[in-house]
Amino acid sequence: MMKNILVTQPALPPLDEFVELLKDIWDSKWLTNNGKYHQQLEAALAEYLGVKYVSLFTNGTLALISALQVLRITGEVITTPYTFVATTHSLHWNGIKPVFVDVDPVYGNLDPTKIEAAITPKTIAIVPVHVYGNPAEVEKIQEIADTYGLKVIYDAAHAFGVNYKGHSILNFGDLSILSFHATKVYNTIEGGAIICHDEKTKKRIDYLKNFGFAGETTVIAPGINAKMNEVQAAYGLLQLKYLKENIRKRKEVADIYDRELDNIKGIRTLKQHPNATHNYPYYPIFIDEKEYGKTRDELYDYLKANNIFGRRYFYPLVSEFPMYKGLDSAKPSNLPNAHKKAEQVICLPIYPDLESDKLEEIIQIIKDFKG
Ligand code: T4K
Repeated sequence: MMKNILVTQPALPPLDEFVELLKDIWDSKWLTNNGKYHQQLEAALAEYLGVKYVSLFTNGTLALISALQVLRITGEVITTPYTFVATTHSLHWNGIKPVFVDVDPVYGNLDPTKIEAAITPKTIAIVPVHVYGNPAEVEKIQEIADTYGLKVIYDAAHAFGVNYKGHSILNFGDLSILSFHATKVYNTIEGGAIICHDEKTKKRIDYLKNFGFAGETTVIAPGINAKMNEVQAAYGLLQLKYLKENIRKRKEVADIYDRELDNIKGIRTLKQHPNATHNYPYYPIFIDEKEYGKTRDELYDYLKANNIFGRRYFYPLVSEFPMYKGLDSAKPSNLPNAHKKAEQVICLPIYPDLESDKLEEIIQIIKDFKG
């Protein structure tokens, strides 16, 4: 019996390298509030990602909550139900009403052809997600935003380092947010960022994440405390050194899954967007129970019985949770593609150090279990 294989396992930098940086932090006695490592990591990430400005945060959720404050978003926001709860909760925490729009059947991203019908006089912004790292339809979304005078904030929690048509996907929209949680392709244990495109906005973001302070005695807005500390920023600098190699290893895992699973009847793998680079954050498969001969949950439970702990990201749909279910836009008839995906999905284990014998075992179990 093999030991538990979880959906992910964080990649960690070499401990001795981290200890060296910790010694430096100990000596400096500077632990947080825009310290040296915080500044270095913002600059290093801006360069790596090919974006103008990065503001580090304690996590992706606070980055998103703050991004909505940066642009003073109120009223209604159009968004996707096929995401992690944090996307929608961030709207809720700002007193904003989420308006759910269905996703496209291929990638699971917000369907731009359905956005206009959801716009009302109260609509202020669109918050799409680049789900599983596949880019949302950025050009079409921008066209709609321009026509109706809406802001666009991308939840790019899954899209670290993704390029679209040769440029960072993070350069689209007014703002993008990233998550550097332990389960992400690039992690700072907990962490996140807002990406913006001009210096004035960067300043405003940095004020807001530090209680609104714009000087020792000047507070320009009711800000929050969402600053990344020096220990995590130093760890983040080390993580960057190993990132390319980690993504390469993730690709190897994904390629083997693709090769072995694509031809099993009733199992659909996620197509990768042809105009984008990929970072392999998740490996979702979608089970058609008629063709596979077993339901998604039967396969999910069978994998678990064999110590393989996939996850059903994103089931249940956010629109099904009690705090959102009563909304008109949450009706299942409004969100057929999202419901189908939520009912069919299992994210299989993928991480840089997933051993090949374990990978083979996962694949064999999926093949053998087919009805
Ligand atoms: N927007 C989107 C689209 C997101 O996906 C997320 C986060 C956010 C916004 C918010 O960003 P953050 O505020 O989190 O920065 C996990 C993550 O906690 C969450 O960050 C992530 N999305 C979401 C998709 O997955 P859970 O509840 O599934 O986590 P948990 O604790 O069950 O862990 C998942 C698996 O990873 C388990 O099998 C255990 C393993 N694991 C986990 C941790 C924390 C490890 O092996 N080591 C670890 O340190 O939410």
